Amino acid sequence: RALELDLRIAFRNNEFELFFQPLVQLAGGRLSGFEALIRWRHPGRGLVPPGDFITIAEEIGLILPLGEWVLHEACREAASWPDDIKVAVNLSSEQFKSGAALAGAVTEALSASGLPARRLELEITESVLLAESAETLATLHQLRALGLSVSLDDFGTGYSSLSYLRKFPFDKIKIDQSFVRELSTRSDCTAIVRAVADLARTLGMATVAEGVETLDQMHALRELGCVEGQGYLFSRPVPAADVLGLIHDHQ
Ligand code: G
Ligand code: G
Ligand code: MN
Ligand code: NA
Repeated sequence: RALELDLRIAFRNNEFELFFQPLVQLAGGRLSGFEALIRWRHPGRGLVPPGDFITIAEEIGLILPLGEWVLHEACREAASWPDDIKVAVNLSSEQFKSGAALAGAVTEALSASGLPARRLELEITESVLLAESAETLATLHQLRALGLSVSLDDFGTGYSSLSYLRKFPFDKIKIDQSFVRELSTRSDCTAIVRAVADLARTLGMATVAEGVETLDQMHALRELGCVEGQGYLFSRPVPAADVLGLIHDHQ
């Protein structure tokens, strides 16, 4: 496991960096925030995507310190953006399971950066909801009591049932890109996206469509009632240094 050894060293050598991808309101086109996406600048392999190392980081017990680093870095960057632009941070289920420790880490990242809690969104995946539901609910309430918002990521790919949506207080549902990709070729994807958007609205939650790559998809998603979009149509994930330029160009 060469990557595992490298990963331990990487943390000490500051080889991680955050990229940011914009979230755009489908009606009106306003840029509302950015999702932070971690990258590993490996000295030999180049830019390593999170899919190749997050699971290893979880296995070797590195995900909690790494997750704290992401929170601090994302909040610090976002504090230098305009006040109406939010930042979204992905949480590993291991981080979420740490409960009170997570709330502590979030509180610290907010106070160290000076970022108001209302500008932070935390993204969790459905796998988190499978665990002890009383504890999961308590953690969600604890996080939201800080004033931040919580999104359910990759919706539709895991084991989520509709009852989860009623039971757990999410602010936003991120519809997985697999549904967006086949929007024009498969009528069932259209029906699913419409149903999720309707349900979310009924429950007082916003919706984000992920993986928006074409104008046709964007128009269809807007018609179906999705609130926001994210994808290559708007921008690929960009280095932190490019965020302010992107905000400026977008206006
Ligand atoms: O662009 P992309 O390759 O960045 O992201 C792939 C996956 O990695 C996504 O599922 C995303 O949620 C996850 N991911 C990206 N950044 C982070 C992070 O900082 N922490 C965790 N736990 N997952 C992340
Ligand atoms: O957290 P999450 O699993 O949603 O991570 C988003 C992932 O989707 C990242 O790997 C990101 O690079 C990728 N992504 C973002 N926009 C697009 C897009 O328009 N098309 C495709 N194929 N992937 C995208
Ligand atoms: Mn995400
Ligand atoms: Na996602």
